Amino acid sequence: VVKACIFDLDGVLVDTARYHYLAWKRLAKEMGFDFTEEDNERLKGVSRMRSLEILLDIGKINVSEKQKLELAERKNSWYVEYISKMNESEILPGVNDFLNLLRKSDIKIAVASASKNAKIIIEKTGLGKYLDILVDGTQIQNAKPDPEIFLKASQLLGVKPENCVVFEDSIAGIKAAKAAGMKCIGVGDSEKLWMADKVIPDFLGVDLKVLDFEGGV
Ligand code: B16
Ligand code: MG
Repeated sequence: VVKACIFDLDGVLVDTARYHYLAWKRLAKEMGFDFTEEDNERLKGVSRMRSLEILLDIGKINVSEKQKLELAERKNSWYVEYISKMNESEILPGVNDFLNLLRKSDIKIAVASASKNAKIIIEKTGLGKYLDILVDGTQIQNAKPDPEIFLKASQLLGVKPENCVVFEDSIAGIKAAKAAGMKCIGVGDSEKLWMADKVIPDFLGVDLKVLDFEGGV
């Protein structure tokens, strides 16, 4: 039986990838190279420092560890500026309805996001009212695909991993959920997310039946 749903944030409940993209693109431009939307796909679900390393690799740029920290900080200050202007309208289609269905059932709700800025996003979009707990990038040591973030969520919820279902839009996140011993529903393109137990394109029209798995949970 499913006792808790754990949601990734960026790409599942909201589309902050757009703002990450604008901020990374601005940083690349300052360093004199272009960063495309296709390049940005590689950063989804990946930690901030790892994202920077991928960006520097694309621009074929070498910098010291100290400069890396400064660059990551600069990108983050722009990103925070963008997300500070977010509001409820940026919750992805169908999400509010599905979270309301869960609230009316006995199923607990958590967000597990690699982002160190998850709190601001949740506050600005009003998603906080649905949540029992939040685990974000400030509370973990090991980024997805390590299962740490989901195991921490299960522990804080007081629900065993086998009774948790994770909703994820990234391959790293799906691997993390499977490694935690949880069922995983991919949100997005089924060709890309085939590793998940099932895939939905988005939350439009999704009801509690999505939590039925053949052979049980
Ligand atoms: P920050 P998620 C992830 O959020 C994003 O998908 C990823 O692109 C980003 O680099 C990471 O958070 C860290 O974000 O720089 O705000 O700490 O998908 O795990 O909700
Ligand atoms: Mg994500």
